[in-house]
Parts: sequence; structure tokens; C-alpha cells
Amino acid sequence: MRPETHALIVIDVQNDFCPGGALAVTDGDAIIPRVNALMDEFTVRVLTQDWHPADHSSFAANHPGAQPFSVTEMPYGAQVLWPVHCVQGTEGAAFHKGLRTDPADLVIRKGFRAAIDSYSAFFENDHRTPTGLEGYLKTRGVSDLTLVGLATDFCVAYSAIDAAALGFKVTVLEGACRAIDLNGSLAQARDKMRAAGVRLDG
Ligand code: VGL
Ligand code: ZN
Repeated sequence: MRPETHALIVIDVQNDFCPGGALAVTDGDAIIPRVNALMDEFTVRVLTQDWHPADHSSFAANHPGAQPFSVTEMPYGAQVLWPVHCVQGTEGAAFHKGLRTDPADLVIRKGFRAAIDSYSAFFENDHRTPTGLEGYLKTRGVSDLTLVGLATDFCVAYSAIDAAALGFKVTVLEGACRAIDLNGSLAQARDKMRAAGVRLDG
């Protein structure tokens, strides 16, 4: 059992990121047995949930003529336009039924503002607007984070890099993550995580 200063952060293990979902990550559901087992190792456990309104600006469908997986410029920088996914209250936004959710201390939702996406569990994509997770963890005395979930190269990587910048000691267990890998995004995310001081483990 890890000490109470260590938290497990499970990123976006939701139906839409699993096979059959709207933004399916290859083998996304394959990580679930390992994630479930990891929950027994930690006393502090947090789940994140991508949680978008139907008019969310990250959806290609809300940009006339735009194709999914194209890139657009938002006031806060470049933004990939995604297929409609994780719409609030839909089955796609629900956690995968195989994921143990009862042991979670906190479920934090992100991406609920239509005008801005939020890959990271800590800040929206403007890198400024906080989700509140930093305060939750720090006020509980947490210093070390282990991140797992979907997708390695987007929500996991953004969360890991922000967490490291906030002073947490961060490990990403890549064996308990799966990637979207869009135009080399996985290699790029791994380089950026390493440069940020994130430990990549198996
Ligand atoms: C994610 C793209 C869009 C993720 C969420 O969980 O990695 N990726 N929304
Ligand atoms: Zn999303």
C-alpha cells in the first residue's frame, strides 16, 4: 500500500474512448484490469471524466466544413477538432462498465465550458483556468501522482506535464495507458513528458 501522500489519477476511462466509442482509442479497454488492480495500492484515488456540452467548440461538427482530426486556431492556441464525444449525460460519457468507480474519492469533470477544451485534469487548454484538482490534492497533502488512462498523448500527457509544473512528483504508467497517436503525437508527448520531469514507467 502506498502512503497517503501518493494518489492514483485515472484519466478518462469512458465508453467513447474505448472500442465502439465515438473517439475510440485502440485497445483502450485493455487497460481496465490493471487500473482496477492499481486502485487497491492507493488510498487516494481520483477519476477524471471528459464532460462536454453538445455545442462544445472542440467538436468538428460545430465548425461548418471542418473535418474531424483537423486542427483549428482558437484564442488560446491550436486545437484539434474531434468527433462528437463524451457529451454530458450520454452513454458515451459514462465510465466503462468494467472500471471500478466505487473506490474513487473524487470524480473530476473537465471540458464543460463550450468555448474551451480541457485535456488536462489541472488546467483548461488556455493553461490558466484551473479545474480545482491542484487544491484538492495539495490540501490533502498529496505530493506524488501516478497517472494512468486514456489517451496517453492527450489527456494523460497534458495532465502529467501540468502536474510536474505544479510541483508534484509524477509517474505515468504507460502499460496502463493507450494512445490516439495522431500525426506523431505519441512520440511528441513522450518527449515533452520526459522534458517536464515526468517519469515514464511500464
Ligand atoms: C481526450 C481528445 C479529446 C483524451 C479528450 O481523453 O485524451 N482526447 N478529448
Ligand atoms: Zn474531449
